[in-house]
Amino acid sequence: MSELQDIADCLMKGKANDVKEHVQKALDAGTAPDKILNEGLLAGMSIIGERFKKNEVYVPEVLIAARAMKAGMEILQPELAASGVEPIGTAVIGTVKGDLHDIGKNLVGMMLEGAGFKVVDIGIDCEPEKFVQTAKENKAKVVGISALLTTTMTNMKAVVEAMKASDCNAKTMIGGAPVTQAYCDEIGADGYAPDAASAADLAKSLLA
Ligand code: B1M
Repeated sequence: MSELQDIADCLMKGKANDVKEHVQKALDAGTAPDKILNEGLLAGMSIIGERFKKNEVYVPEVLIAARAMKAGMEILQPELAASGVEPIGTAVIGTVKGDLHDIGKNLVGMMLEGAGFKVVDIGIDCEPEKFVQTAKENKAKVVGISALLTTTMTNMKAVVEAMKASDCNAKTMIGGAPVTQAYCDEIGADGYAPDAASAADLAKSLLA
């Protein structure tokens, strides 16, 4: 079995130390860092995302896979930077004003990283201006807005409106348990995703 396949397999099993070891071995064997990223780490994370969508794996498996991905990235990141490989774009994510839930938002962040984005997480209870300001500062291509309460999801509209009123042209995407495609259409966000894996797919499609 190839080293790249080993990386993907160990990542899917959440074996962080083994992922690190195989990434190092692949580098030592002269494999290009972007090949290790795309055909090892991201390939494994993408399979986890698909399985998560189909309810074949659950939140804990995704979290340990994401931790293994981070471990592999620690070894790979300096090599990627040295070889000039850039993230596919920057995504800003946060939970809306008044809302303290962040478990789903964190998962979305991990899947976005797994899809090749640089993620700037602005946390919970975020004012619309914080989304806009951070998106501008980081030249973000996507702004992800999360809400878990029926009482706070209405604050998503203010974020979408603030983004539209600004000179920042990042796309907006929304999600969270009470959120629907109909609500997305109503407030004029660029996209809605029902789960973290779909959010990564959506963010990539919004770049096109
Ligand atoms: Co809260 N809570 N909570 N809570 N809480 C819910 C959401 C609730 C449904 C529980 C219930 O009553 N059955 C209910 C909301 C009811 C409603 O509005 N309809 C509720 C309530 C009422 C409250 C409080 C008001 C309770 C109180 O104080 N009286 C309070 C509000 C605090 C506040 O925010 N201002 C409150 C507080 C809390 C805790 C702090 C204790 C804790 C949060 C801890 C934390 O997040 N660090 C908490 C928790 C844990 C929950 C439940 C149990 C679990 C939420 C969760 O993390 N799910 C929840 C009940 C439930 O959902 N079963 C509940 C796991 C997570 C992976 O799923 O977040 O849905 P989820 O994310 C998914 C998708 O939604 C999607 O992808 C994720 C992964 O697939 N997604 C996105 C999420 N964001 C996305 C963004 C995207 C795309 C997809 O694009 C940007």
